Amino acid sequence: MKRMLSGIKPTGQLTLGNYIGALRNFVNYQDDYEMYVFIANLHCVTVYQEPADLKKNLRDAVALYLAAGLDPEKSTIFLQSDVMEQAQLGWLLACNSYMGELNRMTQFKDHVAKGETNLTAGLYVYPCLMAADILAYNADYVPVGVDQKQHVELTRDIAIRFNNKYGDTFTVPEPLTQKVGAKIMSLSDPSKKMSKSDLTNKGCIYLLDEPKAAMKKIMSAKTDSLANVAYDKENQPGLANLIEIACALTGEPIEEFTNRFKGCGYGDLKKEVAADVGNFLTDLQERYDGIVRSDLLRDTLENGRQKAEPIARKTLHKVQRKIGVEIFR
Ligand code: AQP
Repeated sequence: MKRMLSGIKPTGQLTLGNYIGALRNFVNYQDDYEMYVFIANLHCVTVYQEPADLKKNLRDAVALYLAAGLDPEKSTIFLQSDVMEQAQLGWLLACNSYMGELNRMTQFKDHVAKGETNLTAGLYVYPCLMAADILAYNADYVPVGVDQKQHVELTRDIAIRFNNKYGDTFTVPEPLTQKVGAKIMSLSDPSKKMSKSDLTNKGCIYLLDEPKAAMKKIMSAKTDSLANVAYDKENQPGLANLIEIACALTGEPIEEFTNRFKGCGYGDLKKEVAADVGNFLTDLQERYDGIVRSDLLRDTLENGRQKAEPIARKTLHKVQRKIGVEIFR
């Protein structure tokens, strides 16, 4: 069975973008792949997090993984910092990466472009830790949204370079992105990705948003003045985004959905998307409520750590031997 690995960084509450672009795919893949899914808590702290908020967000993320359908019997679910080998491998990979490569990472460039000051060295170097997350487990595939594809490409480059320099060590992973929902856009500005850190709170639907409030956000989503229902990402990005959200949640093909609404007003279409989102959130949150205060969270992470740690340790030792930093191993 091929191995797959991915993670989400709970720098805030998880969003509908995280669900559609990542989480629902993890759930779909878990029957056909050996699935490793982690909570990227070390990635979170590349930007300051209020400690109490971070703790809550991490706990909620595990509960949402489970509520969304990740099954701890099928998938290995763990906390990144519980497997210390990952961070150590991250350091060794940082020593095998170039500043020129990190300078090209669009996520870092975005922070710089926004004029943010006091950017941390961790934010700059975190793609090397992400490479370690993936390579530690010799993952064949990494399901990601479009925004993270560049980091997987960097991981491939690092793996290939390391293999050439030190001999065959790492599996070179492939990114996997979906046709529908690989980049869910902000509802208030469809030229931007839906992000947890959206400060306006209007463009983003959080998985723990009150369903009625989320439905309101859909109803006030920015569309266009063409008054023509079509799936046209370039000229009607707001509408295309709503169509993708509905189709990702219900599984209806985009063409069918669009044909059903031909000749209708945008209000009718929005009402249906809002209902789909409302129903989805209501079901998800019902499951979340049953899980979040149970022992399942602790047990899941402990079992996950026990399964993940030996694999990462084996890879780390192999890398250390190859590089020559070991004496007796
Ligand atoms: N809007 C999105 N559409 C599709 N996929 C998305 N992902 C995130 N947002 C969208 C995918 O979710 C996985 C985990 O991403 P992440 O939360 O670890 O990092 P991110 O992409 O940086 O998410 P945010 O919400 O934009 O975080 P902030 O605001 O903190 O920078 C990845 O597979 C990602 O592609």
